[in-house]
Amino acid sequence: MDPFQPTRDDRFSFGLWTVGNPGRDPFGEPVRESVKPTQLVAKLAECGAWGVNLHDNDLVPFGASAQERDRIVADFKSALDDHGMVVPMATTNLFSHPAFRDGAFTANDPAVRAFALQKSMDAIDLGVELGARTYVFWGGREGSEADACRDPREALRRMRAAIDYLCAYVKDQGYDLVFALEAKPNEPRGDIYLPTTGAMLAFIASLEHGEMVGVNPEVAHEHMAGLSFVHAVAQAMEVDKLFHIDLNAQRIGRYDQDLRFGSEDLKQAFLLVRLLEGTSGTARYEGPRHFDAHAYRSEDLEGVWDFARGCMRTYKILVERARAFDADPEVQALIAEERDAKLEGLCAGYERERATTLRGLDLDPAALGRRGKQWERLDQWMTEHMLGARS
Ligand code: DIG
Ligand code: MN
Ligand code: MN
Repeated sequence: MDPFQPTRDDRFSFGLWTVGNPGRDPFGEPVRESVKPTQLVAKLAECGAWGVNLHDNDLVPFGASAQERDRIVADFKSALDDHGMVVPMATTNLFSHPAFRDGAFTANDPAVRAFALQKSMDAIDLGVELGARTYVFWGGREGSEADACRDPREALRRMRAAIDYLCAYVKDQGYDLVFALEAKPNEPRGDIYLPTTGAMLAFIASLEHGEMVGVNPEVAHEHMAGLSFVHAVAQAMEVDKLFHIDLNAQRIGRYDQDLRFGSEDLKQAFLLVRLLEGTSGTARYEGPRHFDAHAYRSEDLEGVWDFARGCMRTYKILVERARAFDADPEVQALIAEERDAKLEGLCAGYERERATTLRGLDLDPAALGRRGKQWERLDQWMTEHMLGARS
């Protein structure tokens, strides 16, 4: 039995737009024929995936009639049932239509902002109908090139008004749905508002219904901003706001590559899996393991499924490596917490008497400065576990 064969319990999911990506890029036409959503569902199930996600127009073409929409949705539901697949997450395409050329929720034209709300409510209805429990907002067009076009504070006010409005809609409808905001620093706009997961966490704190709003961090997007994705995810987890995650890979200093998970910075992928799976004894992330990525443009359809299988296999291999690393007694000994009950007690919250005692301590900074760590050894052991040279 292949230990890295994905199962439904792994909760791996892919967007229709990922395995359905036809290979178009700014410099070339599609290289792969399009595949029907119902066929993508069948193939994803065959590969061992658990869920399939979608933008409204990945399934229902823009401008389809109500009858056409219902027929397409019925066929899709049948395919989901036939193959035991679920729809964990849905989202709205607020970036392809020319109407969104200067933004959707943050556009200067109030008619565009109204259209974005209208389209989002329809897409939320669709996602809920398909069983989605998480709804992602990625503001791909919410940004600027000529930054004098609007006060960035006004853009944030418009974004807040839209998210508050749609949270109220979900509550009014009685939907069992939470929102996950996805950050990206740029592309397709010169600069995108709310560019990082950290910025999104600050923004969520200003919302009217912030309790139902979390984040959907993406590996490539934090890397594009030159940030540690592991630290961004850890901050979201620490405040219980990691509602969803977009897994892929990215080379620093490049456009959004959305590469196969683990295919670039393997060390960060290892540390991310270790964090999500809680192999050091910490709480696990319990949400979908979603791959927002696509195959190289060089690939045909067979290569697309190599890509999908590779995402899931690499994730599972890294889980096994992280478990071995955290079970290694020498590693455990090296990263065991340094404890000093007295000092920790004095630092655990201000209290005048304790502060006076703390200030009177002779902590000998010179001696503290002479104490080297053993992180070279730790990182080498981690590398050897990753490479299978240490078990
Ligand atoms: C891009 O990273 C965005 C869109 O693909 C989608 O809106 C979102 C959901 O994963 N990610
Ligand atoms: Mn994404
Ligand atoms: Mn991306």
